[in-house]
Amino acid sequence: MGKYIPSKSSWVAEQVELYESSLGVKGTTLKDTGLPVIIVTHRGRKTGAIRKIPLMKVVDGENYILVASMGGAPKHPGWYHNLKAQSNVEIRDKAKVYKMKVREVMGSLEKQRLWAIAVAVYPPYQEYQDKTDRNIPVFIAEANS
Ligand code: F42
Repeated sequence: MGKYIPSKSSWVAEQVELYESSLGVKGTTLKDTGLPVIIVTHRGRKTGAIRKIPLMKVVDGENYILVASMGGAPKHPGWYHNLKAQSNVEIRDKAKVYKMKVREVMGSLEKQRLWAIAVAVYPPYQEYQDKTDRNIPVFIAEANS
């Protein structure tokens, strides 16, 4: 097991800390929007360290949809590269923790369907896509059985 290295971004690291230390009771929404957030625990592809990131909670049945939007930034977030390199993750959704496997959604029909679900839950994703040249990646996380 590698050690946990918190995000360099303090508001992100603080949300993870509050969410995890309260076992999913506190810090479970995006700022004051009331929209639910999950924590994705994964491994850094270069450091091998444990990384934890909050993401919007978007579901498709029992699966989670992870959108690597990073506010429409020109580059993919670090976690995108980590998940491409190592697909086993742990997802905390409030008090529940699931072991899951992620894959980037490449098929255009599947991606369109999942993107529509994500934008319905969190409309700013579309603004982020409109302002970046990147094609914002989408992962699906499925039970790791
Ligand atoms: N980001 C999203 O992309 N989508 C969301 O839906 C979303 C929702 C959200 C809700 C609440 C909240 O608090 C944050 C939210 N974020 C969302 C932001 C998200 O949690 C991430 O902070 C953001 O996407 C940036 O991801 P990042 O992995 O680039 O993290 C930055 C801040 C960071 O800590 N970068 C590290 C650094 O040192 O620069 C890199 C960490 C890392 O993973 N390093 C790897 C390693 O080996 O350890 C190597 C990575 C590489 O590039 O190869």
